[in-house]
Amino acid sequence: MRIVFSEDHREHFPQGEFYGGIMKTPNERPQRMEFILREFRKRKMTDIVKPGPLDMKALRRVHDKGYLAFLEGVWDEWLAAGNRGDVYPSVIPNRSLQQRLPRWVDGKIGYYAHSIETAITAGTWEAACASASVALTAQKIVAGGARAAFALCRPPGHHAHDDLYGGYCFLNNAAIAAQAFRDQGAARVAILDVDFHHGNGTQDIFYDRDDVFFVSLHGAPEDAYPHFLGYKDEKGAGKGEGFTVNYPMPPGTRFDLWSEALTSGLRRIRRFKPDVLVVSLGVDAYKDDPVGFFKLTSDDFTRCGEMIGKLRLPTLLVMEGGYAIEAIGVNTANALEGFEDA
Ligand code: 6XA
Ligand code: ZN
Repeated sequence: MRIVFSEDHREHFPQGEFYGGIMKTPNERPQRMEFILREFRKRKMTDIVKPGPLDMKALRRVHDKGYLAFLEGVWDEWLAAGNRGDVYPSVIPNRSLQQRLPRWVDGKIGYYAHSIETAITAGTWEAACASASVALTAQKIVAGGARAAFALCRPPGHHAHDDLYGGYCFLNNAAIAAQAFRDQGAARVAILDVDFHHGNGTQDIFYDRDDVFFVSLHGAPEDAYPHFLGYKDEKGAGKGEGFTVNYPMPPGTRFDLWSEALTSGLRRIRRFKPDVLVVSLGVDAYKDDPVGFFKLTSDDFTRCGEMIGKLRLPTLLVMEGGYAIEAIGVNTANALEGFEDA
Protein backbone atom coordinates (compact mmCIF):
# COMPACT_ATOMS: atom_id res chain seq x y z
CA MET A 1 0.00 0.00 0.00
CA ARG A 2 1.31 3.42 -0.90
CA ILE A 3 1.86 5.69 2.08
CA VAL A 4 1.83 9.49 1.88
CA PHE A 5 3.79 11.42 4.49
CA SER A 6 5.23 14.90 5.02
CA GLU A 7 8.06 15.84 7.39
CA ASP A 8 6.40 19.25 7.70
CA HIS A 9 4.24 17.85 10.52
CA ARG A 10 7.21 18.84 12.74
CA GLU A 11 6.24 22.49 12.35
CA HIS A 12 3.47 21.80 14.88
CA PHE A 13 5.07 21.09 18.25
CA PRO A 14 3.39 22.88 21.16
CA GLN A 15 5.45 23.43 24.30
CA GLY A 16 2.97 21.53 26.42
CA GLU A 17 -0.50 20.17 26.92
CA PHE A 18 -2.67 21.24 29.81
CA TYR A 19 -3.60 17.85 31.25
CA GLY A 20 -4.66 16.89 34.76
CA GLY A 21 -3.97 20.37 36.05
CA ILE A 22 -0.37 20.54 34.88
CA MET A 23 1.54 21.33 31.70
CA LYS A 24 2.71 17.99 30.32
CA THR A 25 4.64 16.93 27.24
CA PRO A 26 1.93 16.87 24.58
CA ASN A 27 0.44 13.44 23.87
CA GLU A 28 0.13 14.49 20.26
CA ARG A 29 3.81 15.09 19.45
CA PRO A 30 6.15 14.63 16.45
CA GLN A 31 7.72 11.49 17.93
CA ARG A 32 4.51 9.58 17.11
CA MET A 33 5.41 9.71 13.43
CA GLU A 34 8.98 8.53 14.08
CA PHE A 35 7.73 5.41 15.86
CA ILE A 36 5.29 4.63 13.06
CA LEU A 37 7.92 5.11 10.34
CA ARG A 38 10.42 2.98 12.24
CA GLU A 39 7.94 0.08 12.27
CA PHE A 40 7.15 0.60 8.57
CA ARG A 41 10.87 0.37 7.74
CA LYS A 42 11.19 -2.78 9.81
CA ARG A 43 8.39 -4.41 7.81
CA LYS A 44 9.69 -3.09 4.48
CA MET A 45 6.62 -0.92 4.03
CA THR A 46 8.73 1.54 2.11
CA ASP A 47 6.45 2.80 -0.64
CA ILE A 48 6.31 6.25 0.95
CA VAL A 49 5.75 9.42 -1.11
CA LYS A 50 5.57 13.12 -0.33
CA PRO A 51 2.34 15.06 -0.84
CA GLY A 52 1.80 17.36 -3.80
CA PRO A 53 1.01 21.08 -3.39
CA LEU A 54 -2.08 21.82 -1.33
CA ASP A 55 -5.32 22.55 -3.16
CA MET A 56 -6.77 25.37 -1.05
CA LYS A 57 -10.09 25.03 -2.86
CA ALA A 58 -10.46 21.55 -1.38
CA LEU A 59 -10.09 23.01 2.13
CA ARG A 60 -12.75 25.60 1.43
CA ARG A 61 -15.20 22.88 0.38
CA VAL A 62 -15.29 21.75 4.02
CA HIS A 63 -14.08 24.62 6.19
CA ASP A 64 -15.46 28.10 6.78
CA LYS A 65 -13.49 30.90 5.07
CA GLY A 66 -13.23 33.00 8.22
CA TYR A 67 -12.01 29.98 10.18
CA LEU A 68 -9.25 29.26 7.65
CA ALA A 69 -8.14 32.91 7.71
CA PHE A 70 -8.14 32.76 11.53
CA LEU A 71 -5.94 29.65 11.62
CA GLU A 72 -3.53 31.18 9.12
CA GLY A 73 -3.21 34.50 10.91
CA VAL A 74 -3.77 33.85 14.61
CA TRP A 75 -0.13 33.28 15.56
CA ASP A 76 0.95 36.71 14.27
CA GLU A 77 -2.09 38.36 15.80
CA TRP A 78 -1.35 36.69 19.14
CA LEU A 79 2.25 37.91 19.11
CA ALA A 80 1.19 41.41 18.03
CA ALA A 81 -1.12 41.52 21.06
CA GLY A 82 1.94 41.09 23.28
CA ASN A 83 1.77 37.36 24.01
CA ARG A 84 4.80 35.06 23.93
CA GLY A 85 3.68 31.50 24.66
CA ASP A 86 1.46 29.19 22.59
CA VAL A 87 -2.10 30.17 21.74
CA TYR A 88 -4.86 28.93 24.07
CA PRO A 89 -8.49 30.03 24.39
CA SER A 90 -9.45 31.78 27.60
CA VAL A 91 -13.20 32.15 27.05
CA ILE A 92 -15.53 29.98 24.94
CA PRO A 93 -19.06 31.06 23.91
CA ASN A 94 -20.98 28.42 25.82
CA ARG A 95 -24.77 27.92 26.14
CA SER A 96 -26.44 31.29 26.85
CA LEU A 97 -23.65 33.41 25.39
CA GLN A 98 -23.69 35.23 22.04
CA GLN A 99 -22.33 33.38 19.02
CA ARG A 100 -20.76 36.45 17.42
CA LEU A 101 -17.20 36.74 16.18
CA PRO A 102 -15.33 39.29 18.34
CA ARG A 103 -12.62 41.62 17.01
CA TRP A 104 -9.94 41.06 19.66
CA VAL A 105 -7.71 38.00 19.29
CA ASP A 106 -8.70 36.34 22.61
CA GLY A 107 -12.32 36.51 21.62
CA LYS A 108 -11.62 35.08 18.18
CA ILE A 109 -9.66 32.17 19.64
CA GLY A 110 -12.56 31.26 21.92
CA TYR A 111 -15.03 31.61 19.07
CA TYR A 112 -13.13 29.08 16.93
CA ALA A 113 -12.11 26.63 19.71
CA HIS A 114 -14.19 23.84 21.24
CA SER A 115 -11.52 22.45 23.62
CA ILE A 116 -8.67 24.02 25.53
CA GLU A 117 -6.04 21.26 25.49
CA THR A 118 -5.00 22.13 21.95
CA ALA A 119 -2.29 24.74 21.52
CA ILE A 120 -1.63 26.68 18.35
CA THR A 121 1.99 27.59 17.80
CA ALA A 122 4.20 29.26 15.18
CA GLY A 123 4.09 26.39 12.68
CA THR A 124 0.62 24.97 13.32
CA TRP A 125 -0.92 26.34 10.14
CA GLU A 126 1.94 25.01 7.98
CA ALA A 127 1.72 21.58 9.60
CA ALA A 128 -2.07 21.43 9.36
CA CYS A 129 -1.86 22.35 5.65
CA ALA A 130 0.81 19.68 5.10
CA SER A 131 -1.41 17.15 6.86
CA ALA A 132 -4.39 18.03 4.65
CA SER A 133 -2.22 17.78 1.54
CA VAL A 134 -1.09 14.32 2.70
CA ALA A 135 -4.75 13.28 2.87
CA LEU A 136 -5.57 14.82 -0.52
CA THR A 137 -2.55 13.23 -2.21
CA ALA A 138 -3.52 9.81 -0.86
CA GLN A 139 -7.11 10.52 -1.93
CA LYS A 140 -5.87 11.12 -5.49
CA ILE A 141 -4.03 7.79 -5.45
CA VAL A 142 -7.26 5.97 -4.60
CA ALA A 143 -9.34 8.07 -7.01
CA GLY A 144 -6.77 7.12 -9.65
CA GLY A 145 -7.59 3.44 -9.25
CA ALA A 146 -5.45 2.09 -6.40
CA ARG A 147 -7.18 -0.35 -4.06
CA ALA A 148 -6.00 1.63 -1.06
CA ALA A 149 -3.62 4.29 0.24
CA PHE A 150 -2.56 5.40 3.69
CA ALA A 151 -2.39 9.09 4.59
CA LEU A 152 0.03 9.34 7.52
CA CYS A 153 -1.44 12.62 8.73
CA ARG A 154 -0.24 14.73 11.65
CA PRO A 155 -1.84 16.76 13.14
CA PRO A 156 -4.97 14.59 13.12
CA GLY A 157 -8.33 15.90 11.91
CA HIS A 158 -11.55 14.20 13.03
CA HIS A 159 -12.37 16.59 15.89
CA ALA A 160 -12.21 19.66 13.61
CA HIS A 161 -15.62 21.04 12.56
CA ASP A 162 -16.12 23.38 9.64
CA ASP A 163 -15.26 26.30 11.95
CA LEU A 164 -13.93 24.79 15.18
CA TYR A 165 -10.60 23.35 16.28
CA GLY A 166 -9.81 21.18 19.30
CA GLY A 167 -8.83 17.67 20.35
CA TYR A 168 -5.43 18.19 18.65
CA CYS A 169 -7.22 18.80 15.30
CA PHE A 170 -7.32 21.87 13.04
CA LEU A 171 -8.25 20.75 9.53
CA ASN A 172 -10.48 17.71 9.11
CA ASN A 173 -8.30 15.61 6.81
CA ALA A 174 -10.78 12.73 6.42
CA ALA A 175 -13.69 15.08 5.68
CA ILE A 176 -11.64 17.07 3.17
CA ALA A 177 -10.68 13.85 1.39
CA ALA A 178 -14.27 12.52 1.47
CA GLN A 179 -15.54 15.76 -0.06
CA ALA A 180 -12.79 15.58 -2.71
CA PHE A 181 -14.01 12.09 -3.68
CA ARG A 182 -17.52 13.52 -4.06
CA ASP A 183 -16.28 16.46 -6.11
CA GLN A 184 -14.38 14.12 -8.41
CA GLY A 185 -17.42 12.02 -9.20
CA ALA A 186 -18.01 9.50 -6.41
CA ALA A 187 -21.76 9.48 -5.80
CA ARG A 188 -21.60 7.99 -2.31
CA VAL A 189 -18.76 8.06 0.22
CA ALA A 190 -18.67 6.19 3.52
CA ILE A 191 -16.51 7.27 6.45
CA LEU A 192 -15.66 4.75 9.16
CA ASP A 193 -14.06 6.21 12.29
CA VAL A 194 -12.36 3.58 14.46
CA ASP A 195 -10.36 6.03 16.57
CA PHE A 196 -11.10 5.69 20.30
CA HIS A 197 -12.71 9.14 20.27
CA HIS A 198 -15.92 10.13 18.58
CA GLY A 199 -15.34 11.89 15.25
CA ASN A 200 -17.45 14.87 16.25
CA GLY A 201 -16.06 17.16 13.56
CA THR A 202 -16.62 14.70 10.74
CA GLN A 203 -20.12 13.86 11.98
CA ASP A 204 -21.10 17.52 12.19
CA ILE A 205 -19.73 18.38 8.75
CA PHE A 206 -21.87 15.72 7.05
CA TYR A 207 -24.76 15.54 9.53
CA ASP A 208 -27.50 16.71 7.17
CA ARG A 209 -26.26 14.92 4.06
CA ASP A 210 -27.31 11.66 2.48
CA ASP A 211 -24.29 11.34 0.16
CA VAL A 212 -21.73 10.78 2.93
CA PHE A 213 -22.43 7.98 5.40
CA PHE A 214 -20.67 8.32 8.76
CA VAL A 215 -20.03 5.50 11.23
CA SER A 216 -18.08 5.98 14.48
CA LEU A 217 -16.97 3.51 17.18
CA HIS A 218 -15.86 5.29 20.33
CA GLY A 219 -15.78 5.70 24.08
CA ALA A 220 -19.23 6.72 25.35
CA PRO A 221 -19.58 10.50 25.67
CA GLU A 222 -20.62 10.15 29.32
CA ASP A 223 -17.08 9.00 30.01
CA ALA A 224 -14.88 10.01 27.10
CA TYR A 225 -13.69 13.06 25.22
CA PRO A 226 -15.19 14.91 23.31
CA HIS A 227 -18.11 14.37 25.77
CA PHE A 228 -20.64 16.52 23.91
CA LEU A 229 -21.30 14.49 20.78
CA GLY A 230 -21.36 10.81 19.84
CA TYR A 231 -24.51 9.51 21.55
CA LYS A 232 -26.29 6.57 20.00
CA ASP A 233 -29.40 8.62 19.22
CA GLU A 234 -27.47 10.99 16.94
CA LYS A 235 -28.50 9.62 13.54
CA GLY A 236 -28.29 12.57 11.16
CA ALA A 237 -30.74 15.37 10.39
CA GLY A 238 -33.02 16.37 7.51
CA LYS A 239 -32.19 14.38 4.42
CA GLY A 240 -29.15 13.13 6.35
CA GLU A 241 -31.39 11.28 8.80
CA GLY A 242 -30.21 7.68 9.04
CA PHE A 243 -26.82 8.49 7.47
CA THR A 244 -24.93 8.82 10.77
CA VAL A 245 -24.41 5.79 13.01
CA ASN A 246 -22.77 5.92 16.44
CA TYR A 247 -21.48 3.03 18.54
CA PRO A 248 -20.55 4.46 21.96
CA MET A 249 -19.00 1.85 24.25
CA PRO A 250 -18.16 1.74 27.98
CA PRO A 251 -14.82 1.72 29.80
CA GLY A 252 -13.05 -1.64 29.63
CA THR A 253 -14.48 -2.56 26.21
CA ARG A 254 -12.55 -5.44 24.66
CA PHE A 255 -12.37 -6.73 21.11
CA ASP A 256 -15.37 -9.07 21.45
CA LEU A 257 -17.80 -6.19 22.03
CA TRP A 258 -15.85 -3.72 19.88
CA SER A 259 -15.74 -6.08 16.90
CA GLU A 260 -19.50 -6.67 17.16
CA ALA A 261 -19.96 -2.93 16.73
CA LEU A 262 -17.51 -2.98 13.84
CA THR A 263 -19.37 -5.86 12.17
CA SER A 264 -22.63 -3.95 12.54
CA GLY A 265 -21.07 -0.73 11.23
CA LEU A 266 -19.55 -2.51 8.24
CA ARG A 267 -22.93 -4.08 7.46
CA ARG A 268 -24.53 -0.64 7.48
CA ILE A 269 -21.79 0.67 5.21
CA ARG A 270 -22.24 -2.24 2.78
CA ARG A 271 -25.96 -1.53 2.62
CA PHE A 272 -25.22 2.12 1.75
CA LYS A 273 -23.29 0.86 -1.33
CA PRO A 274 -20.55 3.48 -1.28
CA ASP A 275 -18.20 4.01 -4.20
CA VAL A 276 -15.35 4.55 -1.81
CA LEU A 277 -14.49 4.24 1.89
CA VAL A 278 -12.52 6.67 4.05
CA VAL A 279 -11.25 5.23 7.33
CA SER A 280 -10.32 7.52 10.22
CA LEU A 281 -7.68 5.19 11.59
CA GLY A 282 -6.75 6.07 15.14
CA VAL A 283 -5.09 3.39 17.23
CA ASP A 284 -5.92 4.84 20.65
CA ALA A 285 -8.45 2.05 21.30
CA TYR A 286 -5.28 0.18 22.35
CA LYS A 287 -5.27 -1.25 25.89
CA ASP A 288 -2.33 0.85 27.09
CA ASP A 289 -3.22 4.13 25.45
CA PRO A 290 -2.87 7.02 27.92
CA VAL A 291 -6.04 8.79 26.71
CA GLY A 292 -8.39 5.87 25.99
CA PHE A 293 -10.15 3.19 28.02
CA PHE A 294 -10.70 0.39 25.52
CA LYS A 295 -8.71 -2.82 25.74
CA LEU A 296 -7.77 -3.74 22.17
CA THR A 297 -4.51 -5.65 21.75
CA SER A 298 -2.02 -5.21 18.94
CA ASP A 299 -3.36 -8.38 17.27
CA ASP A 300 -6.86 -6.94 17.41
CA PHE A 301 -5.75 -4.14 15.08
CA THR A 302 -4.75 -6.78 12.52
CA ARG A 303 -8.24 -8.26 12.75
CA CYS A 304 -9.77 -4.80 12.52
CA GLY A 305 -7.82 -4.19 9.29
CA GLU A 306 -8.94 -7.56 7.91
CA MET A 307 -12.57 -6.89 8.63
CA ILE A 308 -12.40 -3.53 6.86
CA GLY A 309 -10.45 -5.02 3.95
CA LYS A 310 -13.16 -7.66 3.43
CA LEU A 311 -15.52 -4.90 2.26
CA ARG A 312 -13.40 -4.87 -0.92
CA LEU A 313 -13.97 -1.16 -1.41
CA PRO A 314 -11.46 1.37 -2.72
CA THR A 315 -10.22 2.66 0.61
CA LEU A 316 -8.37 5.68 1.88
CA LEU A 317 -6.99 5.20 5.39
CA VAL A 318 -6.25 8.41 7.29
CA MET A 319 -4.17 8.55 10.49
CA GLU A 320 -5.91 10.02 13.53
CA GLY A 321 -4.95 9.41 17.20
CA GLY A 322 -2.78 6.92 19.09
CA TYR A 323 -0.47 7.92 21.94
CA ALA A 324 0.98 4.71 23.39
CA ILE A 325 4.23 5.59 21.70
CA GLU A 326 5.98 2.19 21.97
CA ALA A 327 2.99 0.41 20.37
CA ILE A 328 1.72 3.00 17.90
CA GLY A 329 3.93 1.68 15.06
CA VAL A 330 2.98 -1.97 15.55
CA ASN A 331 -0.73 -1.14 15.90
CA THR A 332 -0.82 1.05 12.81
CA ALA A 333 1.20 -1.36 10.67
CA ASN A 334 -0.93 -4.29 11.91
CA ALA A 335 -4.11 -2.54 10.79
CA LEU A 336 -2.65 -1.83 7.35
CA GLU A 337 -1.27 -5.36 6.90
CA GLY A 338 -4.53 -6.87 8.12
CA PHE A 339 -6.32 -4.79 5.50
CA GLU A 340 -3.97 -5.90 2.73
CA ASP A 341 -4.11 -9.58 3.70
CA ALA A 342 -7.92 -9.66 3.90
C1 6XA B 1 -8.14 15.66 25.34
C2 6XA B 1 -8.09 14.39 24.61
C3 6XA B 1 -8.04 14.63 23.15
C4 6XA B 1 -8.00 13.36 22.38
C5 6XA B 1 -7.75 13.58 20.94
C6 6XA B 1 -7.77 12.34 20.12
N1 6XA B 1 -8.04 15.51 26.74
N2 6XA B 1 -8.71 12.23 19.23
O1 6XA B 1 -7.00 11.44 20.19
O2 6XA B 1 -8.82 11.21 18.39
ZN1 ZN C 1 -8.46 9.63 19.48
